[in-house]
Amino acid sequence: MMDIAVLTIFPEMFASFWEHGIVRRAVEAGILSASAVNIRDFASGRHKNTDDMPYGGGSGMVMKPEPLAAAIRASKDKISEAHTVYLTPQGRPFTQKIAEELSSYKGLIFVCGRYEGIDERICQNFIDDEISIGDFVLTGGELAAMVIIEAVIRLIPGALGGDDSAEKDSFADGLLEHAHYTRPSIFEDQEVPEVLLSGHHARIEQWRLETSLIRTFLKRPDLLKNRKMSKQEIRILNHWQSEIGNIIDAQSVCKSFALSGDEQTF
Ligand code: 4GX
Repeated sequence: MMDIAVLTIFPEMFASFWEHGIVRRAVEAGILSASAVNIRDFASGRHKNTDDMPYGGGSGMVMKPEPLAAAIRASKDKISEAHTVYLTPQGRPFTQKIAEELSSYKGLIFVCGRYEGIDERICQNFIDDEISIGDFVLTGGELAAMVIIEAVIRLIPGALGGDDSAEKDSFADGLLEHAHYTRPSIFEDQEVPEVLLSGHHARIEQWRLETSLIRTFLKRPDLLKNRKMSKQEIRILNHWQSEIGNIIDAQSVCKSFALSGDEQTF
């Protein structure tokens, strides 16, 4: 059973998130308990302010330390051995590997900042981990927390229902997914690759690995950089490399013909 608490000044943002899709399923299956905690409930004073002006001046506001400290302490008391994560562009870039790492904790506390961020003393004394979901600027950590929670929950055994492991393995093996097709077999003059209709399972598997590898090579070559390739994968890439080499050779033959003033026959 995993316990998740999200600390935010906009807990309503999570109402529909908890109630749909995989999160809901995980809660109903009894493998997850999740809640959004309103930081404002831990603020004092007539206005229950959660932010204040920055020391040293400048524009924007900073989240006050006291309400945050009280909210984090209350969650840590409820969730034993919780790992506390702050969402910030300055954090380590989120990856599937970090999702796997987080899925092994019994409890997770996500701290969502708004404005210019939270008081540095909270980062230093109350936060175990800083994570960024990418190099772009959001208005608050809430959406980043949802992204991470979804990626983590689907790794908890039993969260996907049915044939689970197959699904999550697609990224775990470091390649992009192969292409997918469903009926009809001809859609607006576009046919489904013949091999998929053949019923020949070995050839289909070979085709899937091939499209998966080539797509990764073309769209995300960075993913192949530190990857240990199987013999079969090396064979596929070598085959494509020589195929592409042939095409390039053919084109340079074309060009030299064109330059030499001979008739263009290609
Ligand atoms: N991946 N945001 C945090 C508040 C803030 C402002 C400045 C530290 C310094 C984000 C991201 C993200 C918006 C969450 C600003 N914190 N979080 N928030 N990208 O952009 O995770």
